[in-house]
Amino acid sequence: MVSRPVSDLLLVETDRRVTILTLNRPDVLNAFNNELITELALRLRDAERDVEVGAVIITGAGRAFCAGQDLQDRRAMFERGETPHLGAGLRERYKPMILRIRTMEKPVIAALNGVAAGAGCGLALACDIRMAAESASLSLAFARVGLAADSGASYMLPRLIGLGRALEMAYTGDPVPAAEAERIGLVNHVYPADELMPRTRDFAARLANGATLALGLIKRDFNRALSLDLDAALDYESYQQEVAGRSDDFREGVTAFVEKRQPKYRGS
Ligand code: T3D
Repeated sequence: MVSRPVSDLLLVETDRRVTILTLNRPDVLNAFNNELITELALRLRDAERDVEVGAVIITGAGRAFCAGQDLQDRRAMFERGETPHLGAGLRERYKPMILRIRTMEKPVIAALNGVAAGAGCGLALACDIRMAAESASLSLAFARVGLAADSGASYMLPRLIGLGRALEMAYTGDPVPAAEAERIGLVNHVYPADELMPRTRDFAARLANGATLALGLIKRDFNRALSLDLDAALDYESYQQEVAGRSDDFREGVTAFVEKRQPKYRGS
């Protein structure tokens, strides 16, 4: 296990080829300030580039996952008499973070230890898989403070749960409790609080020590297919499978199957 205290705002640990990123502003429910968003994007980039890392978990310190944008920062802005230019901040900070999660060719898992609100909910939605503690909830809180949806929520949420449910969440900002979130496909699995991290770590380690090249191709495939018709998706799959078919991992997978043993993948 490797722990690196890179920043107090974001704890970074690597264990069994899994990088665990813990948002660490528990006093404000891990709300995002500029530094935290930037730090998260940088550590995601590190994990993406590190061949010793096969999967990433994002979670929160304390009782929350993330309460979205730090509203004290916004209040301070109003008190200084500044005009908000939210679009620029979203493009400069939130967008690179969300894109990094969606495009890095490694599984990224959100471990929802508590509430995920606003951009914190957007962060959870951007992850490939969501595991939740029984006490967790997800809230598209934007409209409650007079904002539209951001951080990729308008893109991800309808794709996950359908337009009607997504708009209800966005219009009301009402929190969706973990059990309901699991029922509608918003989270993958719900666990008792003390089991969330052990279970998520084991699951991530399983992926990180599997055929990681294939997992990266699968993520690229699924992302691409979101904007393709079937004909084009079938062509793209064929192209990707051409790549996978030439990998050492495919040869090992087939050989292990025929020899009735567990495969030893190298991610190449
Ligand atoms: O501005 C831009 O750049 C555009 C981008 C916008 C993206 C967004 O995310 S907008 C949406 C921002 N987030 C929210 O609107 C959620 C605000 N928080 C809440 O509604 C509630 O805190 C929760 C429902 C998440 C949890 O409620 P509860 O009752 O469990 O906790 P609490 O008592 O409200 O919060 C505990 C503390 O955290 C409290 O501080 P205190 O009183 O103990 O000193 C609270 O002020 C603080 N806190 C919670 N969320 C935020 C926050 N402080 C700053 N910013 C927050 N977002």
